[in-house]
Amino acid sequence: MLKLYGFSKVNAVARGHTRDLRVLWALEEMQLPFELAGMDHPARDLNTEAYRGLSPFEQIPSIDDDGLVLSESAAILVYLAKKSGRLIPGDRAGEAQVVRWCFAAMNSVEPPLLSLMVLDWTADGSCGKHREFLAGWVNRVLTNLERWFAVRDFVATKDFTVADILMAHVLSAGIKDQALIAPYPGVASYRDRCLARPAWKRTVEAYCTRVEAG
Ligand SMILES: N[C@@H](CCC(=O)N[C@@H](CS)C(=O)NCC(=O)O)C(=O)O
Repeated sequence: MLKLYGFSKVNAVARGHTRDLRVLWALEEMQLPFELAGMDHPARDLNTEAYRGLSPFEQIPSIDDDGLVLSESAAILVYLAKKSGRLIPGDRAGEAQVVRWCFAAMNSVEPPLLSLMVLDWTADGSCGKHREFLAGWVNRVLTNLERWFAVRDFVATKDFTVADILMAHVLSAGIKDQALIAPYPGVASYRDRCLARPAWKRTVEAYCTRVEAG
């Protein structure tokens, strides 16, 4: 049986936004059975030799699928899509587009959004120039995404795929200040279209019932 390591307890700021939600959402879309191993972050459940065997950076999510161990949310989603034959095209060209946009979400879009968010958490008023640079980077990425979504409903193919789970989650968890996305209505409506899916709503509801803040 597929085992997913996700949070059972995590700090209140992160709760509702953590990356195990990407895997939970994919599993819900794919209707794959799984067992959840709940990890308590404040109790340091991730910082053990046993858990490092699954996740070298001591992070959530990771999976153990009958001995096949994976961490990294994008790698897990591609694996699950290929295993289930859902949310990824069966042909090589279509699969390549999905992989391309999984990398783009993780590597081109998440870093500037996350960097700006972390700076804003930790800013002491002395980072004006640094912030200006990061805001420029974010705007450049969102401008290019706005152009991409002008003629598309989903990011990688004409249908919803695992790349959309990653991209929509990045655009949701990575943007706290909605003023940042307001100038990009195409990106905002893409994100909202993905988050309106019944599987996402069920996933968040179950997560919020189960995961404690602490
Ligand atoms: N690149 C990894 C990042 C995973 C990650 O940052 N996980 C966070 C939760 S959203 C975590 O486990 N943080 C706890 C920690 O680093 O102590 C992925 O996409 O899976």
